[in-house]
Amino acid sequence: MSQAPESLDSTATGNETVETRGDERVELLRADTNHDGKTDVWVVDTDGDGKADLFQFDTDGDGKVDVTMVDIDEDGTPDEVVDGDGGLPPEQLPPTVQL
Ligand SMILES: [Ca+2]
Ligand SMILES: [Ca+2]
Ligand SMILES: [Ca+2]
Repeated sequence: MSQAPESLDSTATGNETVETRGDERVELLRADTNHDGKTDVWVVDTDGDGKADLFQFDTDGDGKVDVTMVDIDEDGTPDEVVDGDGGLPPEQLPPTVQL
C-alpha cells in the first residue's frame, strides 16, 4: 500500500480537514433554505466526474459552514462528517437556488 507522502495537519486551528476525492471545487448546487439571502447548503463535486461528493451546511444562518459531509465513494451515504468547513471554505456567492 502506498501512503500519501505528506498529510496535512491542521489541528492547530481546531478545524478538521476532510479528505475529498479530488481537489477541485465544482459547486453543483448552492441553496438558501431559510430565505435570508445567504447560502446554507453547498453541493460540490471535487473530482470533476459530475457527481456530488461533498456537502456543506450552514445550520445557524451566519453564512459560514457548520457541518461538512464527504461521500468519498459517491454511494449517496456520507462517509465522513466533520464540524466546520472541513478546510474547504466556500466562496461567499449568492445561492443559485431559493428553496
Ligand atoms: Ca440561508
Ligand atoms: Ca465527484
Ligand atoms: Ca454557520
